[in-house]
Amino acid sequence: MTFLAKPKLHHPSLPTNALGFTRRDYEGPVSTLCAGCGHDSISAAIIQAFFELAIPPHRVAKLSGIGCSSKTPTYFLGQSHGFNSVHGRMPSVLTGANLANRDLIYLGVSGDGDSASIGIGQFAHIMRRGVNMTYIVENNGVYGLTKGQFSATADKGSKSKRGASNDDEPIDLVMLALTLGATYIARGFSGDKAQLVPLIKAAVQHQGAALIDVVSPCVAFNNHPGSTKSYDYVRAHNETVNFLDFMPRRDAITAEGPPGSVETVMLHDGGQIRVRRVDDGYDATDKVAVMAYLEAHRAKGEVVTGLLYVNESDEDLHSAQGTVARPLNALSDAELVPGAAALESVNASLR
Ligand SMILES: Cc1ncc(C[n+]2csc(CCOP(=O)(O)OP(=O)(O)O)c2C)c(N)n1
Ligand code: SF4
Ligand SMILES: [Mg+2]
Repeated sequence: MTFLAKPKLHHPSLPTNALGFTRRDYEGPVSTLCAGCGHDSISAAIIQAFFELAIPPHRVAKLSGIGCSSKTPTYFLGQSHGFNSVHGRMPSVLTGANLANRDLIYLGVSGDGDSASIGIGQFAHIMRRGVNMTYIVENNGVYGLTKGQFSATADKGSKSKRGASNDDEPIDLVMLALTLGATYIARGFSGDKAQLVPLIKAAVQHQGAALIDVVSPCVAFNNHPGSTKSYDYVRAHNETVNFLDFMPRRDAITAEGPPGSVETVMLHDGGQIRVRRVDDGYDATDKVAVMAYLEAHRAKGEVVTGLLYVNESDEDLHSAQGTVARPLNALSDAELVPGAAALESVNASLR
């Protein structure tokens, strides 16, 4: 059996959001992943984030590649558009969909194998093009679906379940996205839902390429002593730099943190991200300082989490390309096929 439907009964006292939907309206069928898999906790955080944002499910398009992580869109947002693509190829499918219909909210879901191994070329280009999306990597350091081989994000010296050591340098997708120009970059931990939900909410509201690298332990193949992607390791080495309060435009701003510790980032739709710094020396808008901070802490074996970098520039692929404002399926035949005279003028402009 590949999936189990959930019972349709709704208790009348279930909390509803601004649209009158319950959390259940953002769920999917029962997960068939291993009990305790970090990926299921990420699905729960995604459900919570979209429920709290009160986004109509039909406005979301969720796209993934191949892997246990890429299977998870089956288990959330069951009433949204979905496309399970080929291993490592989700970014090009998402880019095409986004170009055709900019009105949907795009959610890319991938694994460390899917994005850092076979799909690293596609990952690089979707980040550098600034495609407006939230891209979540469920990072367990292994190919979970194919029985636990090291992936390209496994740390050097990390041990496999059978004791073999990984000799290769890891690829840090956060560092890569920083150099490639992504404008919202965060790292979370599947075991910390309180931190992850606001990170997802703010990423969804951000205009441009948003990456959330979520350390998500694989309990079947990478949760033993010697692994740097286990629950125990991340809990012991988690260095949180800040916490987010995400406020949509309609909410009045009520809470003020102590001076110097709260930073406000305005979103293009008038919403705000309030960044409460834990480490007062951390400035999520200074790219060079962020890189130095991440590298210094990586060398100490620490996993830095929180909103790591944000640049509220409003730029995305559509603004860079000057594309038409309406989705292509909303254009009339006359607009799509303007005729020989229009073609002649385009050709003339290129001579
Ligand atoms: C083109 C291609 N090559 C290889 C595979 C085999 N394969 C399936 S999933 C996977 C790795 C998945 O790892 P990851 O993306 O980290 O997901 P996880 O299962 O760990 O969540 C591989 C190598 C495939 N399906 N297609
Ligand atoms: S094999 Fe690992 S990644 Fe896949 S479902 Fe099981 S615990 Fe999760
Ligand atoms: Mg993996």
